[in-house]
Amino acid sequence: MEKKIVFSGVQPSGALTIGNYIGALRNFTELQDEYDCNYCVVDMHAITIPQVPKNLRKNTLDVLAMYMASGIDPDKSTLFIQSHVPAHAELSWVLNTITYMGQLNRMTQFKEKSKKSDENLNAGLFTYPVLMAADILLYQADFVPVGEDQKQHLELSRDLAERFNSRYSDTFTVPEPLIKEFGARIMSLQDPVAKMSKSDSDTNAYILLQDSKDQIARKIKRAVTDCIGSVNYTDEQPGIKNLINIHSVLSGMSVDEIIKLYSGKGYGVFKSELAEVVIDALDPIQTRYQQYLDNKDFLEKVYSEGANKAESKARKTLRKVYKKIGFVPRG
Ligand code: ATP
Ligand code: LTN
Repeated sequence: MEKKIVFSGVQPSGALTIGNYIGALRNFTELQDEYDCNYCVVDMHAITIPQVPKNLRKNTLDVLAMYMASGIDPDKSTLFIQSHVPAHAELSWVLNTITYMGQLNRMTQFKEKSKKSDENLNAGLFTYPVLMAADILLYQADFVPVGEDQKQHLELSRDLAERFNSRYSDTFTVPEPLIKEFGARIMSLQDPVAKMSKSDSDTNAYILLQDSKDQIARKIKRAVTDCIGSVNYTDEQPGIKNLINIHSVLSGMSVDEIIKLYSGKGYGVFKSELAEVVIDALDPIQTRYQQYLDNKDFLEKVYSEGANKAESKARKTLRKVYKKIGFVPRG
């Protein structure tokens, strides 16, 4: 039986956080044996926010190295860089013409990012979800593992697939999101009602996968909590709840076990033991990450072979799409 198809992407818009790891990368790794997985570094998405070219280049290779450091095996999964496969931009244009302005206006990520941007808004930020739909639909993905924040974008992808299929006949698989019930939304350490985000201007708000032991311990120590003083899992204590979630995912302990372990102990003990849990979980990832970064030839081999594999899958879909909408084949 043919394996079902998985697609996901991460933006090289900065160094990756434990939010990216818990909500996305960790889950990517789990899917590799059962599915035909495609994991992309979405550099074309990253430029919807101004990037320094030198940093974009570095961050792109960093994300690729982090993919592999967190366990993605390039012999099992197709690992590639979005801008290497022109079909993404090409399908995106076609999908733009069947997307309604009203749908894009409702996207919360656009609303939030446009609030933060002081410069003139660019049209790419607005059509960002259409490019994301193109990414997914090109590979005929059945499943898309993402964090909770991407749910609305996934709904648009589904909607565009259905609209195209009903207008022109069955062409695209309608993708389903794979969002874990637990850990799909890791919150900022400084503002526990906001998502932890790698582009946050406050570096204390996130833990990077490449942070040193000292930085990790310091950021957890400074994490905003409350004045209740006991380790409980409730919405009234969003800071502590978030730290328990991080602990649970990385230690494998259940929420109940964690609460029991820290009952009667203060936040200080909980935080310093959590720092140990995070440091231990990241340690092997950091070692592998460094090895990949030191081996630029291998990275290049991975992304160029990945682009070839991705390209042939993507072209097949794009060819069908062009034919159905009435473009004359080049011959
Ligand atoms: P940016 O801050 O640049 O918007 P980001 O940190 O939100 O970036 P993305 O590259 O947009 O990261 O996301 C990569 C993947 O990580 C997506 O699947 C996203 O849902 C997931 N993710 C991002 N932040 C979190 C978080 N705080 N908790 C859980 N999952 C997350
Ligand atoms: N929009 C996503 C990144 C992304 C993606 C994708 C995720 C771009 N294309 C395709 C899944 C599938 C984000 O901001 N996290």
